[in-house]
Amino acid sequence: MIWLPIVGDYADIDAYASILAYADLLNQRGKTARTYIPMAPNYSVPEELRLPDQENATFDFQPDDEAIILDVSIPEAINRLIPDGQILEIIDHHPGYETYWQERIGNKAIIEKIGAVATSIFEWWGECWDYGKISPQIARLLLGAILDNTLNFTANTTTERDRLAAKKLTEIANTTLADYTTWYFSAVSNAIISDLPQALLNDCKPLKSPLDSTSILGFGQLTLWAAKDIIKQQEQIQKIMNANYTDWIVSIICISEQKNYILTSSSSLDSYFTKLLGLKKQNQWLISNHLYLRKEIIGKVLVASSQDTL
Ligand SMILES: [Mn+2]
Repeated sequence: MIWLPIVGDYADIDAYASILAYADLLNQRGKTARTYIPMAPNYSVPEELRLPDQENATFDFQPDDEAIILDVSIPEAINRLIPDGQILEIIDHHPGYETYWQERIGNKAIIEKIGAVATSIFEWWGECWDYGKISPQIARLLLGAILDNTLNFTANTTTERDRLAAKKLTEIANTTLADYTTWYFSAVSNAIISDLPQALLNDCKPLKSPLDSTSILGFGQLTLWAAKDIIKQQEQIQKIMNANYTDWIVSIICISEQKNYILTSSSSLDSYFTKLLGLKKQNQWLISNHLYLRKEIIGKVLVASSQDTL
């Protein structure tokens, strides 16, 4: 049996779509594969896109089973569920652990610079099976994952491969990119606004504090087409984060303005991130002059700490 688990505390659309698509591909090819998705996916998966009958909430990992890990490569998070010896494949696009996995599992780890893991999974369908066998439901999920992870193709991490995959997926999903993009991002905004605490806490990643190696920052990120309503809720965001983390940073990605709106828990973190990202203060928010994904900010933190430049 091949398992495709969500690793970590939440499921976003890139992980969710990639896991469902890859499990479907394996099952169509006669290899028994099962998803493990123990929680409802976060705001990036609108209700209309969910496929509950393909979500399996129980995990019964046997010694001769194997696992495929998608959209994450943090060793501690993976090893909580899966020992190295039972990893069949890791496909990810987050920086930091490329060498670590290369040394342990060699070319079974594919950690590459690409906009979305969903793009890799889509390409894999074409390479080892048949694009015609992707269902419109799976195509809509993969397309949503590419839009979300590339911020509608504006993120620095976007590649031609992502654009090409999205184009082919709109045909399979029987839609146009313009229609689907409008629908997807408004569905996501509605989900965030309707339950801000859940949206924030279901997209928080732990990051070693750049100021104090013994402390862990909660790093929240929300991706919206327009940020104007959410930035008015600054006090509520602070309340939610303070109730759950001592040290934290929240990054609101505003796709239409191509900016991040950032809040942190302290003035020392404010000045750290201001220097790191060249931010400007406007009202209570720190604002960037171009868009940063969380994985890019974390990448910059890692580089700065290794060079001790900040
Ligand atoms: Mn991803």
